Amino acid sequence: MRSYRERCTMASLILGKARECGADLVGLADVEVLKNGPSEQLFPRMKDHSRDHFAARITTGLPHGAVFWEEDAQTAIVYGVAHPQEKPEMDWWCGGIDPPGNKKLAQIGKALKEFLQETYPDLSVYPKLYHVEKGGIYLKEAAYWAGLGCIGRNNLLINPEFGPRVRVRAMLISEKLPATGPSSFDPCEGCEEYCLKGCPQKAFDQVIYTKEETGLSHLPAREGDYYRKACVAEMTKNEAEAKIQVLPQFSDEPLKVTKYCRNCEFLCPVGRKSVLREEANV
Ligand code: B12
Repeated sequence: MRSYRERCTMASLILGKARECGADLVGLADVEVLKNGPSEQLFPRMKDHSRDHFAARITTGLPHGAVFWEEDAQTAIVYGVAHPQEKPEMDWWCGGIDPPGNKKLAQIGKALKEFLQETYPDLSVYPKLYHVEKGGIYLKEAAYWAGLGCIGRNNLLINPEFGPRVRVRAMLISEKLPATGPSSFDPCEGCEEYCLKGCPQKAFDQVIYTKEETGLSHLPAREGDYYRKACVAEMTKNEAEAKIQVLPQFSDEPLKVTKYCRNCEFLCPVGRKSVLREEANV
């Protein structure tokens, strides 16, 4: 059993190591607090749009949307990488090649896991996959509880430094470390909601879920008006419109480059200098 002092030292070592490995943001959340969160609770109540080609085949053996938690998992290490508008290629899918942002997250995860296993041989370490259906967790909620920002009106994690232009991953460990969140940061109060107005599919134009009907106090995009099916329609369109390009930083071969819509990220004024609407049409 580690003392409170030892666990605090361990926490600061882990946070420092994640940054050293390249994370732009990192925090710790209590696994007990993450269990059965609003995203997981909403799934059985989702309407015509809970399954689409973005929802991978279930390999956990659990119902769709349910999270698999390892029995001894106690703390989630949540880490992220900034994906600024000036570096859109970080989010591009080139053929079957993982976007550079995903690669960076994978490298951080690998290095952090190795560090943890070498430094604390008694510790169980569980890197979580991206898809909940394959054993992942709901990352925005984990990031919120780790103090990395709030879930904004655009239904995304908004980080005070980088806005929503971040990608996150998590790793669970079998030690209870002091959580680093949540924080009271909330930039959406009083904002003009540029993010919603710029959605090419008007995915935020109708209320899909209410607090009364779902019994949830946290709804998608806060007001229950994020329509996943409309968002999927845009992303499917992006796939269909993907052009064959030669991008030497990816490959010397001509490959199909998919650039998914990011208007709800790019239009958010948090963490960027200006709010020029036309800039979002990248
Ligand atoms: C499946 C998925 C998709 C699907 C469905 C999205 C959806 N929301 O249903 C599709 C393909 C459509 C999609 C689209 C996008 N996605 Co996506 N997606 C995911 C994935 C794998 C799971 C999300 C999910 O199913 N949520 C379940 C549904 C039911 O919940 P929800 O809609 O999020 O609503 C809940 C929350 O909002 C929560 N909530 C609201 N307010 C509050 C407040 C508090 C305090 C709490 C605790 C909770 C809470 O309650 C709601 C439930 O009632 C995550 C990765 C992961 N493992 O978490 C990435 C993820 C959410 N996606 C991401 C991104 C970037 C995108 C896109 C911008 C596309 C792109 N270019 O990558 C769009 C943005 C859509 C949007 N505005 O929400 C990022 C978000 C980063 C960020 N800053 O938040 C994630 C985290 C992946 C990553 N690599 O980091 N995505």
